[in-house]
Amino acid sequence: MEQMDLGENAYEFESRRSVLLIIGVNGVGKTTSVGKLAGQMKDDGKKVIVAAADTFRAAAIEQLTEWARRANVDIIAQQEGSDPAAVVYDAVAAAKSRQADILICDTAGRLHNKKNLMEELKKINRIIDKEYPEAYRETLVVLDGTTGQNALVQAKQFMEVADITGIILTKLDGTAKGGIAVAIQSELGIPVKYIGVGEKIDDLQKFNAKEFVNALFHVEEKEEA
Ligand SMILES: Nc1nc2c(ncn2[C@@H]2O[C@H](COP(=O)(O)OP(=O)(O)OP(=O)(O)O)[C@@H](O)[C@H]2O)c(=O)[nH]1
Ligand SMILES: [Mg+2]
Repeated sequence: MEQMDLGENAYEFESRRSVLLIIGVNGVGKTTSVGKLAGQMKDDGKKVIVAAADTFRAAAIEQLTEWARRANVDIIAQQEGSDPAAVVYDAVAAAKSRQADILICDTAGRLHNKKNLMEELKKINRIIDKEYPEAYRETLVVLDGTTGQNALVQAKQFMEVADITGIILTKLDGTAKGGIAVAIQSELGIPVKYIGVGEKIDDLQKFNAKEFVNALFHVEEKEEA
């Protein structure tokens, strides 16, 4: 429980003008998590913009458009096949001119090969650093809680190209307890900041070390007197 504790500034981005970059391999729940985060922050009274920087498939842009509609936030998108870094460039310009509090960028989980994907993430990072240096940066890698050891390997690979500040561990609504998060925290020092517990907009929770550890060991939470 102590090891999984988040410390004080884990959600600093909520009170800053910030850019959230959401990365991870295909199918882990990136786009869904972008939608959920946008919904939460909008509900908190923030001005939120989402950027459709997964331009690899038309369906990805449509999917994020639908999430933006549900969350009632603006979306910046271009056509399928366009340069993801150009989408981010546009989105940063929009965030500045519309004075958005939070810009959340969805990214592709798969390109023609892994090297392309990693190069693209570097390029997106350079654009944000250059065009929006005043923004607070948060880079969250999304990992599927049902994939075990594989998730650790993925986190390591993304660490090589991005300054990862946290993890969103998804699909913990099934039987998976996400025990791999403990290994990731101890080996890589990256904290889990959110857990995904379903497919709907409200199914994203801030990480709670006590609940997480109790669930791992099947400890029933007792009502505090
Ligand atoms: N049960 C459950 N399903 C989830 C959760 N998060 C995402 N999913 C589902 O996982 C599937 C993939 O989610 P996406 O958000 O499209 O994943 P992605 O990482 O954007 O995928 P690509 O864009 O293909 O790389 C969808 O069917 C989601 O509804 C979760 O916390 N729990
Ligand atoms: Mg996606």
